[in-house]
Amino acid sequence: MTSTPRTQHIDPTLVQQAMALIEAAQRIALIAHEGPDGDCLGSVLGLAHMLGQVGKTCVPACADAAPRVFSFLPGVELLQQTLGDEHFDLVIALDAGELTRFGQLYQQHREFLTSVAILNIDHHISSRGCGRVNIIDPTAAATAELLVLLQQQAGLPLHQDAALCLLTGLVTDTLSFQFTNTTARTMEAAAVLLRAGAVPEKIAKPIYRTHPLVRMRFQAEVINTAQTDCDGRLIWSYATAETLAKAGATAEMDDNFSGILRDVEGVQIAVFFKNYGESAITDLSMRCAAPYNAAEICMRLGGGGHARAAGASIHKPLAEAMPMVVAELKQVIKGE
Ligand SMILES: [Mn+2]
Repeated sequence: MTSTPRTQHIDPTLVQQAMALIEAAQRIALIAHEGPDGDCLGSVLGLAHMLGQVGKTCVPACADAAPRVFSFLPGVELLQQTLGDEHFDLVIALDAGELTRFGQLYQQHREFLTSVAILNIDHHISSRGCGRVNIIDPTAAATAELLVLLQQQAGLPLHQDAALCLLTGLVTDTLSFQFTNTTARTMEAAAVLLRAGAVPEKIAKPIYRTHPLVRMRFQAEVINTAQTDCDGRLIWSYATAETLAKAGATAEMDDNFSGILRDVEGVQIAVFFKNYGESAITDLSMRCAAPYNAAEICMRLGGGGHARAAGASIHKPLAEAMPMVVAELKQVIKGE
């Protein structure tokens, strides 16, 4: 019997370099990108649990507080919104490949973050890497998938709490293994986490099934105001402070709205715009079906992400940003 060569791991040299940085450090800050999602939070907390078990002092941090839906994550109460006195030997930057993606955390600690040793682990195709050691693999469905590989290859401990955090990353970045980014390796990583005691129900229930009524009303409002063009191949909608007020919802409840729009029959490009009135910046999240590439389109708009899901922040009010992007997308569809 011949065995299939295993090529699906992280380059062993990179694992060695990453572990050398970790072994040399005692106090480690683990940072998640701004506007946190299940993958960056699950990755930061999951890795903090693993490194805590090998005697490291770990401080998880994110510019923004974790959305309430993630309150089931073990250790989420330890998440800091600043790096305090900057007394860290190592920073592990997760689920983004540019320091600017860490938002206020970067703005507040710019000097520190440009001088400290950084280990960067990410899976975004647009990432250039912001660390001394960069583990960037766009074929990974989630940063959490790379952390499972790191755990396996480096022989790090994996207890139930860490496993639940990492499984949250896998589940949310694949929409429960439904997206095309799901590979055999993703499922293998999930199997490792289930064997370590992670219970999928603990993730699926708060994230996909039980929602506050105001969130569903918010979603209905966004669907009601959706517009289409290009024979229904393009769909977009938006939310403002007024939308929130009308539904009684909060801004953090808008997760995956572009995904909901993308699921409308016939849609190939879906965009959700939001500007809750605190600044002149309009954020958009985009979902594309092949052959359209959301990462490419959003990079042209100053953002980035994945081929099927990406986003950008535009320094214009909603009334200017939305027609500008919609016009560009009509060109993209008509110009093929
Ligand atoms: Mn991710």
